[in-house]
Amino acid sequence: MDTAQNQAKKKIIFSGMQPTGVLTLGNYIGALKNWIDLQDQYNCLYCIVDLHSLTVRQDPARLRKRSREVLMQYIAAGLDPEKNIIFYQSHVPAHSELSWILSCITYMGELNRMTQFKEKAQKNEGNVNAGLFTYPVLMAADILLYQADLVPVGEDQKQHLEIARDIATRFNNRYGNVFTIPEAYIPKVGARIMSLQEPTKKMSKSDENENAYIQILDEPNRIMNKIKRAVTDSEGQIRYSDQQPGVKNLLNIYSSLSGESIESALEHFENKGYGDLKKEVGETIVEALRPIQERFKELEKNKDYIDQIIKDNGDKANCFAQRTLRKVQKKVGLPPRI
Ligand code: ATP
Ligand code: LTN
Repeated sequence: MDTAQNQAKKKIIFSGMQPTGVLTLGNYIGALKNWIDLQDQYNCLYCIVDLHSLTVRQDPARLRKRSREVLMQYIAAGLDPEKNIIFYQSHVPAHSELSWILSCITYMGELNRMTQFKEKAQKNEGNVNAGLFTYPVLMAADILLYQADLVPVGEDQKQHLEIARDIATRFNNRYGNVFTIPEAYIPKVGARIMSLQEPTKKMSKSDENENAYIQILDEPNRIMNKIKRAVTDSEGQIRYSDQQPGVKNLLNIYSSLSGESIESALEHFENKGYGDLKKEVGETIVEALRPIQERFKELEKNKDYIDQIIKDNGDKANCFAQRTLRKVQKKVGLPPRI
C-alpha cells in the first residue's frame, strides 16, 4: 500500500509536452511511454506546456482544443490521473513568475548556444520572438518549481536539461540551496524517432508534411500507408546502420514497441525485404496504438470527468509550486507579504 511515508520518500518526476498538435509516435516512444512506466515508482507531475507553445504562432481556438486533447491523450496512453498530477502550465502562474527571476541569472551567451532555438528561428524566420529565445528558462522554471529529481524526455531535450541544471546550480551557489538539481531520463532505444520522409531529421508533430509523422490517433489505414511511404534506401538489406537511417528508424520503432532488442529484431527480419519490414512495423504500431485510441474515444464522451481533473490537478500543482516560489522570492530579496 502507498503509505504517506512511502509517498514522501518517492523521488519527483516532472515532464511536459507542447500542445502544438496531436502527439506523435516520437512523443510516445521518446517520452510518454516512459512516463507510464515510471508512474508507480515516483511522484510524477506531467504538464501540458501551453505557454511554451505560444513561442510559435498559434490559432487561439485550436490551441485551446489541442491543449485539452493532449491532456486526454496523456490519460488515454495510460497516465493515471489519480497517481499523477496532470495539469496545464498556464494554470499555475508560478511558472511565469519563477521564469522571470531565473531569466535574470541566465546569460544571453548560454541561450544563444541552444540548437532548438537555432532550428526554430530558422524555421520561423518571420517570428524570431523573445519567447523563443528564453524558452529554456521557462522550461527550467517548470522543472525547478517542483524540485524534480528526474525529467523523462527524448534526446532533443538533453541540452535544455543541461541549462536547467546550470541555472539551478548557479542559483543555489549565489543564494543558498533551494533547488534540487534535476537529471534527464532518456530511453536507450527510441530517444530520437526520425521523420518518415527525411529520416535524418527528428519526427515532429508540427512538421508541415503529414506523411513525416504518425499521430497516436491516426487510423490503422493511415498508419499502414504512412509506413508504406516511409523513405528507405536502395541497399535492399535490413541492417541497423547510420548509412541506412530510414531502415534504422523503422527498426527502432519496432524494437521500442515490441520490447524486442535490436539484435533479436535483426534476426527476426533476416532474409526479409523492406516490404515485410514495413508491413510488420505498421502492424506493430497499429496494435500498440489501438488501446490508446479506444480510451481516447471514451474520454471524449466524459467532459465532466476531464474538467474535474483539470481543476483538481491545477490546484495541487499550484500548492507545490507556491512553496518553492516563496522560498525563491525570499532568497533574492523580494519583500515579504504582510
Ligand atoms: P514541436 O513539433 O511543436 O516542436 P515536438 O513533436 O518536437 O513538438 P515536444 O512537445 O516539443 O514535441 O516534445 C515533447 C516530448 O517528446 C519531449 O520529451 C521530446 O524530447 C519528445 N520528443 C519529441 N519528438 C521526439 C522524437 N522524434 N523522438 C523521441 N522523442 C521525441
Ligand atoms: N521543451 C520541451 C517541452 C517542455 C518540457 C518542460 C519537458 C517544456 N517544459 C519541462 C520537460 C520538462 C520540448 O520542447 N519538448
